Amino acid sequence: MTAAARLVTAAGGPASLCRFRGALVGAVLGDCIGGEFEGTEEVPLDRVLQHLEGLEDETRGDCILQYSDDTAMTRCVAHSLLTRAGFDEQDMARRFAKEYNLAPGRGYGAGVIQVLKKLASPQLSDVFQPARAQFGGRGSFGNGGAMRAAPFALAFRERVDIQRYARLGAMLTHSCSLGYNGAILQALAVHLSLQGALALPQDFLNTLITEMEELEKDESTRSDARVLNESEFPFCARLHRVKELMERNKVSIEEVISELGNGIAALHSVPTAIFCVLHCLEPREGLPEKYGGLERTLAYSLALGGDTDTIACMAGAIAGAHYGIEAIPQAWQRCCEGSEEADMLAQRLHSMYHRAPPEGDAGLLGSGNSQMHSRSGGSSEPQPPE
Ligand code: R7I
Ligand code: MG
Repeated sequence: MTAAARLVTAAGGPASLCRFRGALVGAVLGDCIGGEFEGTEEVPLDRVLQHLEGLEDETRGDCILQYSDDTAMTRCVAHSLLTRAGFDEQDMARRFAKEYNLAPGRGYGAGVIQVLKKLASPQLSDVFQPARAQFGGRGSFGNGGAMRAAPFALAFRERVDIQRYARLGAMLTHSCSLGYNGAILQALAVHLSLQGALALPQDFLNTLITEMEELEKDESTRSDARVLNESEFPFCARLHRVKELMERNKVSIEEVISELGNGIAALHSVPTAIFCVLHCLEPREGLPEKYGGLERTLAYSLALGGDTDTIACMAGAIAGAHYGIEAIPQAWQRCCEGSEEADMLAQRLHSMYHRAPPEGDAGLLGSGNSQMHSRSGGSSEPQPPE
């Protein structure tokens, strides 16, 4: 069977409904299932498999695994993009603040809480300002922008729009380039996966490297990398390491952690999530033969330890967009709070994505004309770095 034919049978054609649903439901599952091991440094694989086996037990109630800030904020992004039919920073910021206020105990990062409290103020006009004030004025490099980036890939068709709005969406809380570039990388990975690009894994990775090379040329990235003692082109460097790891016959969990990381910085988790997806495209030793690729991806992400819920959430979105909703076990979905809502949001985003543009209008979601997608009318939007 050719790669193209395999692609159609696996999850439908590019940007199919099955892929959209897989992406958002995959993300929720990663978050809910990964919560069990969040912050644990060594997670034996048999504990992961035991945890996953437990999800098959029908005597356990529905929604027994609660979602964390990853899903809480992803919901806000999806609702905002749908309600405003595009990106509106004021609307998205208010939703983040309201959500935090309603359920502050979802495990938010220690720094971002300050931003969310400030975003709740009705007097605030520049909604990007609280994020800029973080960490001595450089902004956060955490993975909080990346963990909620998937809906941007389901709302915009053109890469230029996905990049622009994933960056702005992240900058509401993460204004350091090492934070928002992670969000762009994650959104692009989901976008490419939705298009079926994982049928050719090397090309998928090369495309991401080319896109990030372009982004990381800018002065903010260079100066953030210098200040934080990271190499030049930090995300590209990590993606090259992903490539090297993929070329090895055998890779240990320890090697993956030492080469790519498993922490809360976007740089130490987004390339890791991408590696998990690529590594699990094939059956792997130690993972049950009955598992399909999506189950393998989630199990493997958990076995890395560290920021398991967020790494599994990001890997789940990319893998879900590749394998589609049919590949996600019903029993796992049933256990996870928010999976039904994620499925509904994915269906609405799919309709919006495929809606024919009005006559004479290049369309809200596919024109490549970024100005058309901003619904704010505000003047405070930070300009993307040149
Ligand atoms: O990035 P963020 O939203 O949280 C990310 C992770 C996810 O796994 C969530 O699920 C949650 O568990 O945490 O939250 P931030 O507070 O912006 O960043 C997370 C942490 O990264 C901060 O609390 C800091 O410890 C660290 N951090 C920094 N430390 C020093 N200097 C982020 N940026 C900096 C920095 O510039
Ligand atoms: Mg979390």
